[in-house]
Amino acid sequence: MIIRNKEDIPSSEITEEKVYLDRRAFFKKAASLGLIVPGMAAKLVQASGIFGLFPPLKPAAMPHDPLTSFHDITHYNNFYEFGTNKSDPSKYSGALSTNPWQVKIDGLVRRPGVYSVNDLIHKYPQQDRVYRLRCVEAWSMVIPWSGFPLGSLLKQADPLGHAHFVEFWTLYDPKQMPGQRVPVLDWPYREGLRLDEAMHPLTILATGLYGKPLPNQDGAPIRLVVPWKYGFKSIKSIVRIRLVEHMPQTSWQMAAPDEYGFYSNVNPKVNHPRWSQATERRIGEWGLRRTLLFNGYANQVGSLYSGMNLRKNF
Ligand SMILES: Nc1nc2c(c(=O)[nH]1)N[C@H]1C(S)=C(S)[C@@H](COP(=O)(O)O)O[C@H]1N2
Ligand SMILES: [Mo]
Repeated sequence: MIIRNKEDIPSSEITEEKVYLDRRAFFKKAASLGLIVPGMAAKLVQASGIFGLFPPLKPAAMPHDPLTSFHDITHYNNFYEFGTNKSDPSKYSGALSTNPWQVKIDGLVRRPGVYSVNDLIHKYPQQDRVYRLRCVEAWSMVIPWSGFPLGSLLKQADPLGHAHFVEFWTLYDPKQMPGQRVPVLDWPYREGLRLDEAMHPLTILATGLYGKPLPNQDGAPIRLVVPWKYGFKSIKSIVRIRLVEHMPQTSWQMAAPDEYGFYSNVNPKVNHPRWSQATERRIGEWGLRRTLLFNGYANQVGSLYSGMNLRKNF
């Protein structure tokens, strides 16, 4: 599905979004699994909060957090392969050919392989996950993804004992990705996780959002989503996953090592050298929210970092 600009959105899309929002069963199930903020099922739209020009500062995760609109999720993007403006990915990613698409898994595994995304979608039951996404630039969204745990695929590949990290690559194809003709980053875009982070049940490979295949501008046909880390860790349009022994280099770390660390866990107390991370702007809302440690997922992921100096390991 390709949406080039606001005017091009057929009314069928908008209707589908409403239908999606009505799928209360889905929300109830997700809530019972602890995957969405409680209360979302009961009431999606928070009526309170905007009584003046300066609404009170809210925490990042509120019981009635509404989903960010399909339009905002698909028109306010970071995908530098298509340009560095938020509107560039929706304008320029339409021509990216995403089917067929293969993902290679190699490195320190007993069962390396090359999988087609279509096979992965059939092999691993697709689950719905509503997650907050917090960009390092201090804006955030609430996105209803579908996908499957990265851990399922890693288990299938069977990591060797000395595999401690996972490295991810985006497609490198400057013909299709005009942003790669400009050296804003060391292409292809690369990211990495520690193996235990990659195996965590909250970490997914997303293949859709709002019940539709992943739009190109959001990282079609398959992208990582790690909801407790800054958005740039959630690498898009993945072609390779490699298990390695040592902490890999990542594109953002290579570009500015003092600003973008390997861990990049959301942390309101550790500021970016050039701006505060204490608050965030939720796209589609007025005012600011208070950013939460691990983006509000501390109960689920805090133990991964027990005893670790989060300021040093930023
Ligand atoms: N390959 C690739 N992946 C990427 C990026 C990118 O520029 N290229 N941007 C990252 C950043 S900074 C963010 S905030 C999220 C944005 O995801 P979204 O546009 O689907 O909201 O994607 C991340 N993944
Ligand atoms: Mo980001």
